[in-house]
Formats: sequence, C-alpha cells, structure tokens
Amino acid sequence: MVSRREFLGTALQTGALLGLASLLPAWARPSSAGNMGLEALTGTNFDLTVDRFPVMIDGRKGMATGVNGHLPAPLIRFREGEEITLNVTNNLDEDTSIHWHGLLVPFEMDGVPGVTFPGIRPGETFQYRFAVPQNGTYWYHSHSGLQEQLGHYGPLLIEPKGTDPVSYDREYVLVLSDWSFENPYRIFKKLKTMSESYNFNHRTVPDFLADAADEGVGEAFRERAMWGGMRMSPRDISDVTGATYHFLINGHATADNWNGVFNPGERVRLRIINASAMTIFNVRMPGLPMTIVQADGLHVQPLEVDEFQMGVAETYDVIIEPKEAQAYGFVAESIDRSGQAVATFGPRPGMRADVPAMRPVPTLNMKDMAMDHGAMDGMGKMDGMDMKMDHPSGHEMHEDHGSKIKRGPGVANVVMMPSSRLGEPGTGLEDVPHRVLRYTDLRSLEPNPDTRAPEREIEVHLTSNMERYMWSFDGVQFSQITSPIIFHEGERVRMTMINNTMMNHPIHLHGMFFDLVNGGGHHMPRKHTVIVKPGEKLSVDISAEHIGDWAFHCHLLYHMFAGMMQVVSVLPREVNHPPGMKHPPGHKTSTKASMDHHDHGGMHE
Ligand SMILES: [Cu+2]
Repeated sequence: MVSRREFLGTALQTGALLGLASLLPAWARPSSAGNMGLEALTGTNFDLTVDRFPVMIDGRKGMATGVNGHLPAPLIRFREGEEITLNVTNNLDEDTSIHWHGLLVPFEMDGVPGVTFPGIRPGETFQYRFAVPQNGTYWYHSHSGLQEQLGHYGPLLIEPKGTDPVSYDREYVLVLSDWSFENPYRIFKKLKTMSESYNFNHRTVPDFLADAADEGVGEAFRERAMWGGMRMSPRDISDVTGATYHFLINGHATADNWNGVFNPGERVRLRIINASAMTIFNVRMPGLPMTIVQADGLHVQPLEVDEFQMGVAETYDVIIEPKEAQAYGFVAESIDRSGQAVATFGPRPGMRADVPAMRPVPTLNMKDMAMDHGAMDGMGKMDGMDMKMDHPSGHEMHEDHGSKIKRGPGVANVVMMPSSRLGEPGTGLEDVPHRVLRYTDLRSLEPNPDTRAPEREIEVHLTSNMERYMWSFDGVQFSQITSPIIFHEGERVRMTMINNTMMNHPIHLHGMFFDLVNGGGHHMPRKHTVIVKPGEKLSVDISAEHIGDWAFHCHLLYHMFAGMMQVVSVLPREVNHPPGMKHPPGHKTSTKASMDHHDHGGMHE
C-alpha cells in the first residue's frame, strides 16, 4: 500500500494520471485532476486547529480565520454510526466553536456558545465525541461571532452504513461561499448605520422611464408610489452584495477556474454546500440538466431540474451525466445578481467553460410584500400602503387579524396577507426559460419516519426593522429573549413561520429535521434549513425527539448576529420545568439517549 503522497507522485510520473486517479475517491485526487482546494480527513479521530492564516482570494492576499490552515476547512469524512472523536484546539485570541450542521448529535456536542456549551477559550482543546444515525452531505462551521464570514466552514460527508441508493462513477464536493476583504464587524457596523450600504441596485430614473414605456406612465407612477409609501425598495434582495463579496467555489473565484474532470457518459455526483455567510445562490450548469438526489443530507426521489435556488446552509446532491467531451460551466450566481462564481467540469483538467453574462437584477413584486394589484384596485387607494402594511406611523386598523405580532421599534411591518409560496421557484427565477426547483416538487425517498399528525401548532413570525437593521423572531431579538420555545419530548409539533419582511430567510433548527409540509404525504422532504420567502406563510412538522436546548435561527449570518435567533428546548416528558432560560441543568441527556429515536426512558437526570 502506498501513501497518498507517494501514489500521486507515481501517478504524475507515469502520466497515467486520469486513468488511475479515477480509482481514487474525488477528495484524494490531485488538483490537476480537478480537486483544487479541498483537503480531506478520514477516520474516526480528527485533530482540528482554529487559526488565523493568510489566504489568496481572487488574486489578492487576505487573512482568514479557519480550520487547519485551509479555506474552506478540510473535508471530514466518516461512516454512519461510527463513534468519532474531534479534538478542536483554539489558537485564536478569542473564543471559537464548531457546530456540526445538520448532524443529530447530543446537544452538549452541538457547539453553540451560550446555548449548548460555553465555547472554546483561547488555548483550549475541546473534545467532541458522537456517533450519528445518518449519512449524507453536511458541513460544519463556527458559531462564534462573525468567524464564519472569515473562512471558518468546511464540508462533512457521512458514508452510508449499507448500500448507497445513489449510484455514481465519481463525485465532487462543491463548497459555495462569500469572501470579503472588509472586516465582518465593519460590514455589520455599516449595515447598522445604513442597511443599504452594499445595495447599488436601486431603481434609477432610466429604470422608471423604461417601466413607463412598458406599462404606461400611470402604472409606473402607481408602483413607485406603492414602494415609496412603504418606504421600501423592490431591489432590497441582498444586504451584503458583490459590492464587497468575492463569490467562491471551494475557496476559488471565477478567475481561478476550479475544475473537475469527467469521462463522457459517467454519472458524476456533485455534493453542493452553500456555506456562505449571506449569499443565496442560483445554481445551474448551462447545457446540462441536474438530477437532485439529496436535499440537506437526506435522500429525495430523483428530480431533474435545470436550476435551483439554494439558501445559505442548504445542501443539494445532484447527478450530472455529461455526454459530450466538452467543458461545462458550474454557475453559482448570487440571488441579487451582483456577482457569481463559475467552475469548470470537462474531460481534461485545465479547461475553462464560458462564463455566462450576469442576468438582469431581479425586482421584487407586490407578492413579495404579500400584496397584489387586484386587491389594491378594489380598495381604490393609492396614497401609501397602509391598506396592507402596518407602519409605525400608520393607523391601528390591522390589530385584529389574529396576529400576535404588533408593530414596534423592531417590527416595521406586519404582513397582512401571508400566502404559501412553496410552489414558486424563488426570487428572480419566475420567468427563466427552463425547469427550476420548487419546494413542492421535493419528495423524500424513504417514507417519513414519523407520520403522526401534529398535536399542536406554534406560530413564529420573522420580523425586522430594516432601516435600523434589527432582525428578530416575533419582534424579540435574541439578546432580549426571556424564555425559549418549549417542545415536549415525543410530541409532534407544527411550526408555522410567517415572514413579515421582504427578504428571503433560510431558517435552521439544530438537532431536529423539519418535515416540510408541501403536499408530499408520507414523503415530505426532511430539511435542516428552509428558505421562507418574503410574505410567505410556511409550515414544517417537527418530531421533538432529542432532549436539550437547540439553536433556532436565520442562517444569514448578520441577521442571526442582529438577533434573529431563538432557543428551542425539548423537555423530558415527565419533568415540568417552568419556562425560562435557566432550566437546562435540570435535564441532562446522554449520547445514547439522543441517538435512540424513540426510547429516552430513564436517560435524563
Ligand atoms: Cu434572515
């Protein structure tokens, strides 16, 4: 048996690179065979260090914070059910942490400072130990401060214990991310001072004239008046944009041309992870359909699409079957189209695919504000939008809609007509001339493990005052929360989220999966992260199996940092803790308890 290094040396010398390299798993292939930028670690014992180190991004030198000196952090690979140990040493002069995104670990191993553990102090080594009852594509990242923006994220693959229902000839991991040379705390400060600091896409006079030519002056004025009345811009699609971001695939910008090789006719599995801090991506491969086989680590019924919108923290595994010996572009375009990252897949290393021109900047419509023109006409009212949207300065006509949310300093808008938007393809993809993923299309491959109807429903409002860059759940920022959201062990809860903001939010719950209520019967897709569109009302069912305190937050980093975060506490059945943030010591769980799905008897206390 030769070591990887010796093997690669030999392979390079004999020139048999492509033939031999295809026998290796993708992560072990040299960069000339299409594996630029991802270091890999396998086994059951992992030593990770968190450091500051120099990186080259888009041809410019910067300083990253990350794991083992790599951006992205190394690919961690182990097998379903294995007991693994990860020793994480903090070489920074500030606290750090690692959260295993989507992994069903005991809550003390979940890695969220202040929620599941104190964090890892400078100079300290924290040992994570767990075994997980799952396989698939996941990732890991810091949950401390804004470190994630600086490079502290990496891919994590869990091999199935049995046979993989997905067959493929080779695979690649594609980690999408966003990098800024600006300090993330400076970015946050700028957003706080002026939430539109990075938005250069506002509509201009020429835009207005173009609209007037298309729609007539009256209509163009009317729409302007609506948006103006709401003090909103239909171009508030991303807070942080290509104005400061370099969009990356496996740490490489378009100019670096990350490339992967294939032999025509092969089935190639792409494990795509959106590890960015703030960027929702549109993913497509012009000329090549993609068959989605996994969403958020769990298998789905194969679904062929040409493009999909990917929220921060979501993962999709797709199969591509390139038949022609030509270069194909893999395009990750930011949702606001302020930038993109393009990689190349081709039969020979070093090929470069055409970089498509950026498509026009999308413009939000009235549905994004849960409003529609028809209803407006019925009211015959144009002067401002108080008919549908509540403003702090507005009158009190909407307090009786059954909503528990009231306007206030942190809640600029209460959406009046939230609707299901699961059947829509995502902001800006409404009119593209090809097949786009809709959440209603996803079906889990395996029947859902829990098909009980929910016993109760809770409503969570996504709220903001964008002008002050305040983000929250139910109008309460994380720093001001007095009690967690309580689940009881074993119960089935429906969580209905209502987005009172005009932005898409990828919402993530730790420790449990969301069963997305999308009409899928007993094959609902199970996800760890779900995009909730502007003005949308969306429901997920959750089986509260794993006792502990679990973070629940928007995965847009600066939204979470600004307060769009809560804690879900799953309490043991028999114990009736009064609601309050101080209860966790009362219910200790063990690795075993958290791994057994239906038997927690006697494991607590
Ligand atoms: Cu958000």
